[in-house]
Amino acid sequence: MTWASAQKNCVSLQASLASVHNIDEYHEIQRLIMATSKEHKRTWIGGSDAQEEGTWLWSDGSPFHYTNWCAGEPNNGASHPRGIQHCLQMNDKAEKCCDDLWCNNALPFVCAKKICSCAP
Ligand SMILES: [Ca+2]
Repeated sequence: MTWASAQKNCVSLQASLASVHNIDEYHEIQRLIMATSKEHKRTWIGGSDAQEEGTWLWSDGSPFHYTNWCAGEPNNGASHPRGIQHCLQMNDKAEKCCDDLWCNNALPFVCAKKICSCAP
């Protein structure tokens, strides 16, 4: 789906596109993708700078600190005629790192939701 349709789909499941806060979480999502698709597919997660160029946010509202950008990314598409890039795909390039991509590209995606273990 497009990034926005993917996020909408996650929200309909009381979830959000996945956010990533450390390398362990990144690897865990990679394991999930591998288990589902049998390959390191390029996949949407919840990062975007569509609201303000250069200010990356997670769609679940968590702080955007950890990054695993590929070398030279985010590059906004390097002056491609399609315009600038605002959405974060993971598993890009040989390094399986992060890249900014055009949000209306159709990619598989990973949702995540908090499982609350607190008392009722
Ligand atoms: Ca890019």
